[in-house]
Amino acid sequence: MALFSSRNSSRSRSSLPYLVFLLIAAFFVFKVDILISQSFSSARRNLEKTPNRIVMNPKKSPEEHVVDSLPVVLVNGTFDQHIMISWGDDRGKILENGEFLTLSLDKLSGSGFQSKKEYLFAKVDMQIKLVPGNSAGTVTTFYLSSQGNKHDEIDFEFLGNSTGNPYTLHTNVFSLGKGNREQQFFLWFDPTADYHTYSILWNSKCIILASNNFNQDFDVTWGDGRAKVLNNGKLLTLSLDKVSGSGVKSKKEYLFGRIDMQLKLVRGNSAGTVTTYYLSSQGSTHDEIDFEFLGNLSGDPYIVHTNVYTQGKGDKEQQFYLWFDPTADFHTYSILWNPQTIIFYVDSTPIRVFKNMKSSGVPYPNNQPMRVYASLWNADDWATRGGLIKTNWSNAPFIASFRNFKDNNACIWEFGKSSCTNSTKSWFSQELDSTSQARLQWVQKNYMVYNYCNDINRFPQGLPLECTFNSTTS
Ligand SMILES: *[C@@H]1O[C@H](CO)[C@@H](O)[C@H](O)[C@H]1NC(C)=O
Ligand SMILES: *[C@@H]1O[C@H](CO)[C@@H](O)[C@H](O)[C@H]1NC(C)=O
Ligand SMILES: *[C@@H]1O[C@H](CO)[C@@H](O)[C@H](O)[C@H]1NC(C)=O
Ligand SMILES: *[C@@H]1O[C@H](CO)[C@@H](O)[C@H](O)[C@H]1NC(C)=O
Ligand SMILES: *[C@@H]1O[C@H](CO)[C@@H](O)[C@H](O)[C@H]1NC(C)=O
Ligand SMILES: CC(=O)N[C@H]1CO[C@H](CO)[C@@H](O)[C@@H]1O
Repeated sequence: MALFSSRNSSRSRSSLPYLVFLLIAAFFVFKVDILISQSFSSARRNLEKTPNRIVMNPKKSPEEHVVDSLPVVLVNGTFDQHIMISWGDDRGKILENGEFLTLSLDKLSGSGFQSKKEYLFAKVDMQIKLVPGNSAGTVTTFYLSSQGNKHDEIDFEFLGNSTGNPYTLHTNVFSLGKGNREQQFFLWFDPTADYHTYSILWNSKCIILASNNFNQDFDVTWGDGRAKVLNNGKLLTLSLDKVSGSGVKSKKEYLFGRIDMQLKLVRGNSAGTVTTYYLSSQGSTHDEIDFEFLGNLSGDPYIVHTNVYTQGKGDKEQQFYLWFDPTADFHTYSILWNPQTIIFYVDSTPIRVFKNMKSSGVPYPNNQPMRVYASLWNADDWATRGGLIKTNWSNAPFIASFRNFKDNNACIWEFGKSSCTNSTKSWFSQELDSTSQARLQWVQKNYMVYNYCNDINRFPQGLPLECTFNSTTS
C-alpha cells in the first residue's frame, strides 16, 4: 500500500461534483512530522476515545492474518528519506533539509508526492497548513492508498473556499475499490493560519481519522471521570469536588516548543481551588515550567502563580494579577521554551522571562523532554490569601475549561530524538523584541504581586544567583 500517492491517478472522480471547479493558482505547505508506527498497543489505547470518525472494518481482510507476525516498525525522519515527489514538474518542493514540503498548483498543473515505502497498518501524523485566502476550487489531499482497481484507501481531503468561508474536510474510506463512505466536517480552527496535525490510525480493528484535539493529544490521568473531553475533542473540562480533583497529561513529550492553551477559569467563589497548566519532565531532578491559577472569593482577583524548576529545584515564584476577568471568557496562556529563554505569555503579552544563564552557572532546562499537564485541585491550605480562605464546598463541583491546545510550534520528542532536525523556525531563536519588552515592563510594574527576587527575608544567605544578574527579567 502506498502511503501517499499522487492525486492525478486515472481513478474517476466524476462522482464528486466540486472537483470540476477551475483550478486557480495556489500554494500548499506541509511540514514533515511523519511518525509511522505499528505499535498495536498504542493504537488500541487510542481506540477507546471518540475521534472525528471511526470506521469499523466491515470485512476481514487478508492482511489481518499476518498482523501478529509483523515486526514493530518505527519510521521517523524527513521528507527526503521517506517521500518522493511524484508529479507536478517541480511544483512539489522539499525544503530546509527535508523538514518542509510544499506543493503548488497553477493553471497548468497541481503536484503531489508519495511515500517511498508501502505500509501495512500505520499511525501517520502529518502537519499541514492549507492554501490561505481564496482557495475555492482547490483540493489538498493527504491519504493512504493501495493500488489497482480493488484498492483500499483512507482519505483526508481539504476542500478550499472563497476568502473568509470555511474549508470543508472531506473524509472517505475505500475497501476493495469501493468508497461511498464520505463524511464531511467543518474545522474548529483556521487551517490556513498555522500548521495542524492530521492523523490516520489504521490497524486491524478500525480506522480513525483525527485532527488536533483533546482525545488525540491528551490522556486523563486522574479524577475518576471528573476530567471530560467534550464536543468531539474540542473542549476539555476539569472538575473538582470534595472527593477529588482531576487532571490530564499530553501523550507527546516535547523538547522545546511554544505551547498554547486557552483556559476559562472556575467562576464565582473559587477560593481554595488551583487550576494548573504546566510543562514537566519526570524524576527527582525534573524540570518544570508552571502556570497556576489561584482562585478567590467572588469579585476578588485570581493570582497567576508562575514557577520554573531546574534539576528538581523550584523556588522561583513570580505572581501576577490579570488585567481582565479570567472566568468570563477563554484567554490564551502560552509557554515559549527555547534554548535561549522561557517566556510566559498571557494573550500574547509576556508576563515573565527566564533566560538561559547557564554560562553564569544557573541551571537551565534544556535536555529533559517535558509533557503538558493540566489539573484542578484543592489547595485551600495555601492558595487564597495564603490559606486564610477555605474552599466553600457548597459551590462544588468547580469547573475549569480548556480549548485550542496548540503544539504545532514544538519539537516532539519521540524514538529518543527530537522532531526538530534543524531549527530554522522563528520561535526556536525568539527572544523579546523592544515592543514586547515594554509590554513586559508594563505587566511587571502594574500587575506583579510577588517576585522571589525581591524577597530578601526568604533568602537570608543572599538572593538566588539569577536574581543578581537581572531582577527585572529573570
Ligand atoms: C464554503 O463556505 C460556504 C458558506 O459558509 C459553506 O456553505 C460551504 O460548505 C463551504 N465549503 C465548501 C467546500 O464549499
Ligand atoms: C484574593 O483577593 C484578595 C483581596 O483582594 C487579595 O489580597 C488576594 O491577592 C487575592 N488572590 C488570592 C489568590 O489570594
Ligand atoms: C458557602 O456558599 C453558600 C452558597 O453560596 C453560602 O450560603 C454560604 O454562606 C457559604 N459559606 C461560607 C462559610 O462562606
Ligand atoms: C543545521 O543548520 C546549520 C546552520 O544553521 C548547519 O550548519 C547544519 O549543518 C545543519 N544541520 C543539519 C543536520 O542539517
Ligand atoms: C536586565 O535586562 C534588561 C532588559 O533586557 C537589560 O537591558 C539589562 O542589561 C539587563 N541587566 C543585566 C545585569 O543583565
Ligand atoms: C526506523 C528508523 O529510521 N528509526 C530511526 C529513528 O531515529 C533514531 C534516531 O536518529 C534512529 O536511531 C532510528 O534508527
